[in-house]
Amino acid sequence: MRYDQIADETRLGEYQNAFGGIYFNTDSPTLKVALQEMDRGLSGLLAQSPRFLDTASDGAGLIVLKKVLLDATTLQQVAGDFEGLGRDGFVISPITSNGRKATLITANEDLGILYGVFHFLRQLQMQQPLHALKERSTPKTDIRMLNHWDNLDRTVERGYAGFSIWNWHTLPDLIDQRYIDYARANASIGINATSPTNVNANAEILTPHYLEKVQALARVFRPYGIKVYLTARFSAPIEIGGLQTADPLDTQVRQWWKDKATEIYSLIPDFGGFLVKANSEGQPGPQNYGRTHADGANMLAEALAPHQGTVIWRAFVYSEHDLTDRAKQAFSEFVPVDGQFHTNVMLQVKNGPIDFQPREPFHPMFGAMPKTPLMMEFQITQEYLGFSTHLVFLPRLFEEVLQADTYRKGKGSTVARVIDGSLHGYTRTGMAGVANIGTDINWTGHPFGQANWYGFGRLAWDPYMSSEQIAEEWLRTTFSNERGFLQPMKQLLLGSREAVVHYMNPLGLHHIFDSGHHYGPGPWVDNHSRPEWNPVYYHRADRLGVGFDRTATGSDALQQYAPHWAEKWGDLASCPEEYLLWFHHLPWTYVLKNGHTLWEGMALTYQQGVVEVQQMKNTWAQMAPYVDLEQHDRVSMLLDIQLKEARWWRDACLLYFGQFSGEPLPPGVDAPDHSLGYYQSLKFPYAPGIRPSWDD
Ligand code: GCW
Repeated sequence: MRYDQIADETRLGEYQNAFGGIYFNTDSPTLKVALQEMDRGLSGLLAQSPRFLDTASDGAGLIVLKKVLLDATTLQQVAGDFEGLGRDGFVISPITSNGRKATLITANEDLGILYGVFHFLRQLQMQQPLHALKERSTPKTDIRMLNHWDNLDRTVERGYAGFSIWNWHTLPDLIDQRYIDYARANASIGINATSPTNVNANAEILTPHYLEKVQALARVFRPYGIKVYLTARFSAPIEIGGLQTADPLDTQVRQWWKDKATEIYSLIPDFGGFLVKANSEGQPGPQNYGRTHADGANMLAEALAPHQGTVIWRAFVYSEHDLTDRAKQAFSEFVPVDGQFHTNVMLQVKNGPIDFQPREPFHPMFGAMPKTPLMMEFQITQEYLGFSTHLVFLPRLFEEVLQADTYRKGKGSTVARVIDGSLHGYTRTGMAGVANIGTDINWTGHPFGQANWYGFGRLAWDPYMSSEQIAEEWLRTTFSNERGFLQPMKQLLLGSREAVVHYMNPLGLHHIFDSGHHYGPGPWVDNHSRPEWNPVYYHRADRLGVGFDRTATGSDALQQYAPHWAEKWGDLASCPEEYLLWFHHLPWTYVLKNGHTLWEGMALTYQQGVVEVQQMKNTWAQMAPYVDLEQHDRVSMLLDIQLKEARWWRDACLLYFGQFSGEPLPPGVDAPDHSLGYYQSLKFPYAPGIRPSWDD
């Protein structure tokens, strides 16, 4: 949304000529904000105030009109484009109007027009030739949502960009410009839902005092097509309702939720529904009363159904009482109850079976629940990817998951097809991303964190989009359209995810982060009462070997995947090395495909990660001519930190694992700067994003 004057003068001239006069119908709040955006966008991009005309026949070069208002000759030119366009889709098309060439932005509904306007502006920012200003686009998912893990005291769980942007204290009366810009930014990439508060929920948000504040936010978001959802604490009937129980089968409890839903809808008629974390990591839930997840979700679904609301129930559950592999627990809990949820319940499933690691195989629930709509949950905030100090382009990770083939209905049963509903014929579809937004002046801490917010939105709209295209769009619209910038920077972005895997979790290692804050390495941590909160649980290193055996001789988590994968990943000959230690426990002397031993391979991959960050730094250093000084300096400093921390990861992990392998570092791997004891002594009680009393 950086509307700086178009740098290419020929292009600028073309645009100025073509879009001098605009006919734009604005008979609704959404169309009004669309017009404001067009005005703001063109004033900046074309360096001239747009002339808005009273009729299309006054020589308009740009016409922005809903389908119902198109005259017959115009409609005829784009009639085919409306097929299957749906509620949110839009069409941008060259047309002839009153004997003159013009560009038309049209849609069935107002919101489609807003999305079309944003897309049009993006095309201009990317300096596309006039004839290429043509697009027909319809979102492939219904709910495209941000999940904020923001607490009412404005701390943000796993937030690394300052405090919460929601100032509950001054709401509902003070409408911060940030709320409006938040809505604009989200609408510009098609996001249409938000849950402003943490899934580790506080029941207070459901009290009248807070609902009034939520109502004020909903009012700001409404013209931008963004619906508000709230995180519902399962024990709210006790905590704020004065009841003795929150048992989902108790009549009073059921009534309490019905009344609460009615109250919310009276304030926010387009309220989206509830997002619920239950019986997970200490959150209360139906199992406290001997009931099932389905009992809990269905009770809330019944309360919301008369108002067309949706329950989004999170599948991120694992229990300290369950001694089976944590990676298996969500599948075991939910797959057997497929079909038992009401039609307005969706299950929100994290991309992988553990927890937002730099690399995980896709979650085995995808493709395994044909009767229950599964929503994707990605994490945009970089809890396990270097916080907001590391440059990691997440669309690459998201794309890998979406393109993964579940093989549940034969070849081609990709996760994207589960999410867009086409594989199982889901009637509701969606994708959520845990937000990386905070009060930092640039919203995301790292300037490149915005690429991840942007990329998430684009993929929620179209899960088939390539990370390469997303990188291209983001770089062009944020920094520069020049080749000398785009080529190297695209490479940098696209390689950055693999770099972080290399210097943090190579060869399928996972969850070896220091406890509580998850900042930096902590593979040695073994002092938590809950076994699955200890990194040693995940890597299982000893003198004999390393890795988690998830084959039939181990936890057999592989059986939760389609036979295609169970066989492929279960067999060392065909298991890709990026998942090696995720599925297998292997001796240090195991020989990798390139002839190195496992120990050598691990050490060399850590080293490679460090080298890759060094290369990112070198590339960035050459980008100075294309980026303003302050931004350039800031990113340079961040890359310095990233390099320092990549080395920290390499040195700490290799010193630790080296004790077991008993082997020296292979040639080519730098010697560590400090002793293992030094790395183990590092403590970060005030690292950002941590919540008090949290210790996994
Ligand atoms: O990733 C883990 C985080 C918790 C988080 C939890 C969840 C909101 O460490 O901070 O809690 O997942 O997704 O519920």
